[in-house]
Amino acid sequence: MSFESLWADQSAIGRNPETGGYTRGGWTPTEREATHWFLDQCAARGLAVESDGIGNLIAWWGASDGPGVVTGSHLDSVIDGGAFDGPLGVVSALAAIDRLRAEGFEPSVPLGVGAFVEEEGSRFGMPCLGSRVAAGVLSAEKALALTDRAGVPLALALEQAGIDPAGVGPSPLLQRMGTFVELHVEQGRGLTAPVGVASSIWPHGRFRFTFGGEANHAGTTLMEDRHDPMLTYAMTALAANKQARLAGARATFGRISVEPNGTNAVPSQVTAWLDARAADTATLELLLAAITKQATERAERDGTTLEVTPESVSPIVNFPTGLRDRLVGVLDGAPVLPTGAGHDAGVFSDAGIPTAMLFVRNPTGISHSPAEYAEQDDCLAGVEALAAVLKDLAK
Ligand code: HGY
Ligand code: MN
Ligand code: MN
Repeated sequence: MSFESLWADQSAIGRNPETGGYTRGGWTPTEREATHWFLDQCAARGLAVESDGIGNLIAWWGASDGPGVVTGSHLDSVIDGGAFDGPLGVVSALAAIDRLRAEGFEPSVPLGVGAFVEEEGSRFGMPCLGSRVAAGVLSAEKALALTDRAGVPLALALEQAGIDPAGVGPSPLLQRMGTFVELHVEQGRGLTAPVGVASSIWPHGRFRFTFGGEANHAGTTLMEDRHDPMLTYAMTALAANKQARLAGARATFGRISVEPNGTNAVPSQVTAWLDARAADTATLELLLAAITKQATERAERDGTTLEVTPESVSPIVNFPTGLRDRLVGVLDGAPVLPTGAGHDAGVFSDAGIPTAMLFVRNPTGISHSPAEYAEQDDCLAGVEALAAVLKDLAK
């Protein structure tokens, strides 16, 4: 099948016709529909699918059970996200295999296409949940303690997806990942050529800020008598924005929950999640410290309380330069650039698997948005580049 028809075949799954955005939370019906689409495509190609205890999949071309070259990405999405973040890597991998087969290529080692679950962490709050558990950097116990926003525990979500939670843990799939190459839509404005190669992933983390205050009447409580956590949060959001600008870093409060969330009551509590990222670990740590200091000082002024809880921290990933440069060579020269976006490739690289990433140009750089977009010609260039890289690695 051509890339175009593969892409069209899956592009309605989980799409909201009003916004044009995609919502495919881990193990939810839309993400399962995308996963079943992937499994059908693997079956149509005679690929032997292996899965692990949390639902990660690798579909193999090539009989032996030894280590091989794996490509692929994720099928889940952020809430109301774009079409390309994740699926582009999976669809391009299938199209690349079709292309290699059409030219009569026979891999000398197994070639696998992976689909890793809950990479965005948009349902259970832990980014790269599937790959972290698979790599053993997140224990089964910690993973199974996670619940989604409706209070559904991970074990129940797995059972509803037909997966036995007893199998959650380090994955045998990784024993067969000799090399991993992930193709992904670029999510910034740094790539001006159709295809680029990743140098590194910025360190980043998610921190839960819990502001405690005093519920009170919106109409009868004097302003000076209030202990309003919304005010402390608001000042913290402004401080985060300023500190990130000063540090050339990134700080985002994209998610907030207010208790009791009434229109005519001063809140008793505000919980806000900070996504913080920087080019290096020291800058990230200084950024978080500066934000936390200002939030604490403001809380003292407001008579509110503050608790900061790290929910996930991802260290910097520097992809192995030898493999990176080998891809640049195969592509006869391609731009090399860092990314501020996290990826399963980062988890696998940290786990010691030789890993590389290919980026496909995103003309606007917009991502985690229905407006995320990549030109078809650039997507086709991505498939061609991935096929060339896989051929070089598996010849
Ligand atoms: O949030 C990220 O960096 C990635 O899109 N999971
Ligand atoms: Mn993403
Ligand atoms: Mn992604």
